[in-house]
Amino acid sequence: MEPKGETAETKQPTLIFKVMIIGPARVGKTSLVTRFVDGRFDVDTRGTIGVDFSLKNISIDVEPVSDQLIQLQLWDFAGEEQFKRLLPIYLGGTNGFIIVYDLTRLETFYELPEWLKVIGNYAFTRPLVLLGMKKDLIGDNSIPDDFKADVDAFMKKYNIAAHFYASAKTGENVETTFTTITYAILKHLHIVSDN
Ligand SMILES: Nc1nc2c(ncn2[C@@H]2O[C@H](COP(=O)(O)OP(=O)(O)OP(=O)(O)O)[C@@H](O)[C@H]2O)c(=O)[nH]1
Ligand SMILES: [Mg+2]
Repeated sequence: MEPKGETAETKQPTLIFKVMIIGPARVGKTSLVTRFVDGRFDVDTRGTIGVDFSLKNISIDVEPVSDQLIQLQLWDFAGEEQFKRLLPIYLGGTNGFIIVYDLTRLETFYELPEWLKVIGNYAFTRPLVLLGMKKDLIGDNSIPDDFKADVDAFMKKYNIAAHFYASAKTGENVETTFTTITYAILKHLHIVSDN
């Protein structure tokens, strides 16, 4: 299931998936999307106002879709509290979610249930991928065991498909995150088989 970006320009996408990126303010949602779509990292970013929208075509090397182009419609939602109540308006048609917290501020992880509450029933009926961002800023062993236990419990409770530590600065696990949510959506829609 490697992404094959090079062939993307010539073919037309045959599958279109809407993926919402949500989580508290300043955790790195926009930076994640900018790294994935534009291959760039900005040290200074402005907080997203409402929602930003971008497109990226990928391929997933799994049958029967390996020769198909998949268009990801990425909806990067603002983390500022004032926008949270607008989120339900944008949920229609969402196929999957990337839920983001900040590894340098683990308290942002504990805000995620509030976000899942806002997406309501979607949280239990769409694939979710959990992402700890800013991996480049933390040491390899700096995540406490009790935090890892809390993440495990959270993943079970919300049936999270995968959890990664990622960095928009180095690009670590950025493509993997989008490949994984796409693959989870393909399985959820029974386009690819579960095993
Ligand atoms: N070192 C490092 N900095 C990051 C990373 N991701 C984001 N940042 C920085 O964190 C700050 C906030 O990033 P944004 O991508 O704007 O965060 P956001 O989640 O989109 O914030 P809102 O739009 O307000 O919800 C910026 O200064 C980024 O440069 C990362 O992986 N590593
Ligand atoms: Mg943003």
